Amino acid sequence: MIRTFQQHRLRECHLLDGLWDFVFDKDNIGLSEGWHTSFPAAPDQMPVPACWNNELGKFEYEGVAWYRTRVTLEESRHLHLLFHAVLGHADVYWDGNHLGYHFGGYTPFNFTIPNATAGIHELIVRTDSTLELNTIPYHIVDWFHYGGIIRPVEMQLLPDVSIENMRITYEMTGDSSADIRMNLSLRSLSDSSAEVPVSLYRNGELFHTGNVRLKAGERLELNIEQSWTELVRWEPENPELYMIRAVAGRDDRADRIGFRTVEKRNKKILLNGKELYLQGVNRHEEHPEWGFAFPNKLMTKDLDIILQMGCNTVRGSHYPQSEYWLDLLDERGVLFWGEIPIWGAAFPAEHTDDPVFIQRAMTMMSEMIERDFHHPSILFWSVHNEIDTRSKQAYDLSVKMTELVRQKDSSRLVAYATMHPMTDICLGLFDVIGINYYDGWYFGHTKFEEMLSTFHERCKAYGAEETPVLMTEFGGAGIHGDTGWEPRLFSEDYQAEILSKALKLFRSDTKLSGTYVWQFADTRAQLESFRPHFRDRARSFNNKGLVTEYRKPKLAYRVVKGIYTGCTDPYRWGTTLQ
Ligand code: ADA
Repeated sequence: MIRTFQQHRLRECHLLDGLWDFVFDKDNIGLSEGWHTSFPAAPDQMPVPACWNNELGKFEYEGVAWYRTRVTLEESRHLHLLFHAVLGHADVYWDGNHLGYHFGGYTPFNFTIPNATAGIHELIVRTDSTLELNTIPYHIVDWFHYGGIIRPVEMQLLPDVSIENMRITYEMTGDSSADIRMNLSLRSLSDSSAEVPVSLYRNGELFHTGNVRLKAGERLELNIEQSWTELVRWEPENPELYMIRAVAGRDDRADRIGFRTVEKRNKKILLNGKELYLQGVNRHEEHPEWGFAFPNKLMTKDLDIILQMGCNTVRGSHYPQSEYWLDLLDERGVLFWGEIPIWGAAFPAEHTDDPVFIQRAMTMMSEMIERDFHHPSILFWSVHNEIDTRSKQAYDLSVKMTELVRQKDSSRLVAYATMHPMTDICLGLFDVIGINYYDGWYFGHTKFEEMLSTFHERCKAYGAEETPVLMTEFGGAGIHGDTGWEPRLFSEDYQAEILSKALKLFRSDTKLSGTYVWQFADTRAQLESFRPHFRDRARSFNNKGLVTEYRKPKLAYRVVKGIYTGCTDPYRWGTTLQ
C-alpha cells in the first residue's frame, strides 16, 4: 500500500516490489562494461523496497549498485513505470534502452513506454548513493548514508487516453464555501483521435460530467471551476477529508483534499483564522532495521506514540517523507513541516553558489510540492536547514527558493531553520523562521535567553518583527538506561533536564509560536562519527531521541509528554489530563 486509500480503481497497477537481481559496482565499471544490456552473471538478490545497508555484509557500502527485474507482458500495452523513491542518482533502462535519469532520494519519478511489446522485458536501474560536494544532502550530514530503492516501484498499464495529473486548488469564500478549480491533464497514446467521457466525483457524488476529444498523441488540459457550499473545514480536532475522483474513459485517479486556510498575522500562525500553538517533535523516517525504507505499519505506531506525547505537529526532518505517512497525518489532524534535505551545518557557503546544487535544490523542492500539494496537514514548505545564512550566497539561494515555493503554492507558508539566529541575514525573506539551538548540549548553559532577546531584536532590523518564530530544534542526547543523580552528559536525567528547562522558557515566551523537540527517536548517524561535529555520536547514533531507535521511551519522553499534555502522571496511558 502506497497510500491509505485507493488512488486507482480502473487503472491496472502492479507493484514490482520483491527480490531483484543486485550487484555492487564499487569500481564503477558497469556503464563501460554495458551492464544495462548484459547484467553480470550470478548476481545477489536485493529486496525492493529496502536499503542495502540493512542486509548482511552490505552495511558500509556507499556508491554505485545495479538492480534488475523482469517484466512479462502477454500483449502490447502502454507502460507507466513509477519509482516512488531511489536514493541518490538513478538511471533506468528498459531492454537496454536508457529511459532517463533522476537525482534525489525522496521524491517520485516516472517513465511511460507507449505500445510496449508482448514478451519478457528487462528493467535495469543503476543507482548511486554517493554523497559529495554538490549532492543534496551534502556528504557531511547527520544521518546514515543509506542506499537503495527505498520505496515501491509500480508498473501501471495505461489505456489509450490517461490522466497524467490532477490538481485541485481552492479559495475559501466563507466558513463553509469555496471556489474550487480542478485541473485535469489528459494524454493520448493512441495513433488515432478519441472521444472519452469525463466524470468527476466528490465523496462519490458526481459534480461534473462531459466528453473530451483528443487527437492522436495529444495532451490536453481540462479546467473545471465551481463554487461549493456546505463544506466542513479540515481542523486538527475534526480532520474532514474529501475524496476527489476523476474518471476519463477507462482511466481514473483519486486524491484527497481538506478545506482550510493557512496564514500568518502579527507573529502568529493561523489555521482557519485561529491562532495555533505548535507542540511538536522532529521525526526522521528511519529505523535501524529498515533504514529509510520505512514500513507502513511502523508509521502508525510512531504516530500513536507522538500523539500520546501530546504533539499536534511533526517536522519531517529532513526530507520528503512517505505519502502513506502524510495520509495518516491528514486523517489524524496532525500538522506537518515538510522540507528537502539541504542539511547545511557543515556546508561551506561557497558551495551554495554551485549551479548543479541550485538546480538540484529547485528540482527537489518542486517535486516535493508537486507530489504533496493536496495534503491538508502540510502547513510549511521549508527550503533549507542550517545553511550558512550569515552569507550572501545563502541569501541569494533563499531568494530563489522562496520565490519558487510561492510561485508553486501560495496556500502555504515558506519556512527555513537557522542555526545562526543572532547573525542571520535571511530573516526577512520567509513567512516562518525556525531556530535550531542546542543550549545545554553543544555550548553549555544559559544561552537561550540571551539568544532569544538578541534574535527578537534583530528581527526588527530585518523587517521580520511580525514573522512567526518556532523553536525547531533543541535538546540533548540520553542513552537509554543511563540514569543517575548528577546532571551528566548522555544520562537520561540530563536529557530530560535540558528539555524541561527549555520548554518552560519557550512556552513562556509570547513571541514564540511553538516548539519541535529534537528528536523523536534515536537515529543511525554518519559512519565517520569521529568528525568533530559528531564527537558525541555514541554507538554511531544520534542519541537525542525521546525514544530509542526501537521506540522504547526514555525519561525525556515522559517529561515532554507531561509538559505537552499537562498530564501529571507520566505513566498514564493516553493523553487524558486527569
Ligand atoms: C542539527 C540538525 C539535526 C541534528 C542536530 C544534532 O540541528 O538539524 O539534523 O544533526 O543538529 O543532533 O546535533
